[in-house]
Amino acid sequence: MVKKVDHIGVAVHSIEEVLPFYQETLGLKLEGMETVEEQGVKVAFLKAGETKIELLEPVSKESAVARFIEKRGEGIHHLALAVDDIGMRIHELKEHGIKMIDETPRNGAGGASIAFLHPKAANGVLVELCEKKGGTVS
Ligand code: CMX
Repeated sequence: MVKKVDHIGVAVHSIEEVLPFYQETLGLKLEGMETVEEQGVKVAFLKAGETKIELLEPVSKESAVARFIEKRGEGIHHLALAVDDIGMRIHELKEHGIKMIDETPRNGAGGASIAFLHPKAANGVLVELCEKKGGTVS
């Protein structure tokens, strides 16, 4: 079951350069930063009420986010939905014929298990499912 929009991913050239806008201009609180080597990105989470904004900066030229920025420029990259039992959700989506990028969960930021649906299967939107180990991502 989908619990909420966990976060919205925004691709940027440089987290350092855009942080003043998100923190000082928009007044969002920085919750943490980390590098997710597996995804080739540095990420920063900003709290926006019940949901978060995830700034994504590529740390590798081959990463999905680097390719996205090269083709489309900076902007909204993905929508992440918090779910329970991500393995079951992937199974159900596959049964509905939905093309998954990840057919098994992988490790994402904040210790979450994540899996992406292909944007072609979701009306041009890259959708991420995420589940915090031991429960829904908070
Ligand atoms: N949102 C919507 N559509 C997207 C997209 C995005 N973020 N990224 C790519 N696409 C579209 C492209 O426009 C293209 O469409 P057309 O064929 O109509 O031109 C199609 O998807 C294929 O894109 P591509 O550039 O040819 O292929 P890529 O090699 O870049 O792969 C994708 C695209 C989605 C499969 C790849 O980016 C991927 O596997 N993403 C999942 C992992 C990821 O995004 N990780 C970063 C976030 C990590 C985190 O949050 O921790």
